[in-house]
Amino acid sequence: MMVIMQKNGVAVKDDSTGISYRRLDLAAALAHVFAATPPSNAIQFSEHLIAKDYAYAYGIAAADIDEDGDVDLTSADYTPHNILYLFENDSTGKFR
Ligand SMILES: [Ca+2]
Ligand SMILES: [Ca+2]
Repeated sequence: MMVIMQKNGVAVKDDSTGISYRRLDLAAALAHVFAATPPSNAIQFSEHLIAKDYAYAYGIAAADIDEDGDVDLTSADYTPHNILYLFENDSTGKFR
């Protein structure tokens, strides 16, 4: 996400506060992610099973929850479990 924002973000300055930030150019970001010939730094996705016996997921969120520099996942599933899960990234992209 950081790479996408750096390459496709549009610099914006709020004159009332003097704060500068980057706004995502969604069309440019989608073109970046789904490029026919991905750039060498393009984000790559592949499917991985990170939990079995998991019921229907209500959603999933990604953030560096333990602040160790990699992205962790959290999710909650439906009955019969009704559990909030934390999947900690082992820094190689595997979750436990
Ligand atoms: Ca982390
Ligand atoms: Ca980690």
